[in-house]
Amino acid sequence: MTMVLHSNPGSPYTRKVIVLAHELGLADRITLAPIQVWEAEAQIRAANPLGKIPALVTEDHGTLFDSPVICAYLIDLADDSEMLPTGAARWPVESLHALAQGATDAAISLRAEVMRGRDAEPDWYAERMKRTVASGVAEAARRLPEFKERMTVGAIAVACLLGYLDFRFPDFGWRDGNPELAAWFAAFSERPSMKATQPPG
Ligand SMILES: N[C@@H](CCC(=O)N[C@@H](CS)C(=O)NCC(=O)O)C(=O)O
Repeated sequence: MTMVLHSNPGSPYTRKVIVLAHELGLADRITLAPIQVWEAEAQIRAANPLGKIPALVTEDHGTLFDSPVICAYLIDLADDSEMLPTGAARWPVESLHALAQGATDAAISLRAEVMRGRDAEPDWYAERMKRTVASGVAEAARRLPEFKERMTVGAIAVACLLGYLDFRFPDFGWRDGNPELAAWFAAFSERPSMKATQPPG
């Protein structure tokens, strides 16, 4: 069974899904369908009424969005109980994933300010989103002992958040005060799954 992923290499949510697919051994079952969401709106909206990537076209469940749902589907397909454990061990992983997801959402909203040319006049909302990114990263750093030795969807989500900050906001300074998280990210970035999904130069 092959699947099609509406995606873009610059998208942190897309990256998370593809890194996960690599780690689960499912990458060769997914065909990437790259799309520029902002330019091809009708095309992405036909696949996902929310107009967002990633969206995964499956044979048995139609088109799935958004990225946490796609992740859950792939983990289920691979029947991998390490990536998202069951029982009590599930919730720290879900909660780490949600933390990284929320900080990524905040970073994406800052990126939208840049694209709209409004970043020169930071407003209260942009300032709040910066604080959300910073406190999300600080919380991930605090929780590092939970995930530094364990490959989970939460750890992948954190890595893709940090990779996105380096890509779009290289001056954000997330490493300041977080040396252990920075060291973890440097090592994690050496994984073939991360190397295969680096954002465009
Ligand atoms: N919650 C969604 C967020 C996806 C998202 O915002 N993707 C961006 C690209 S990185 C997008 O497609 N934006 C287009 C839009 O918001 O209209 C997920 O986790 O999949």
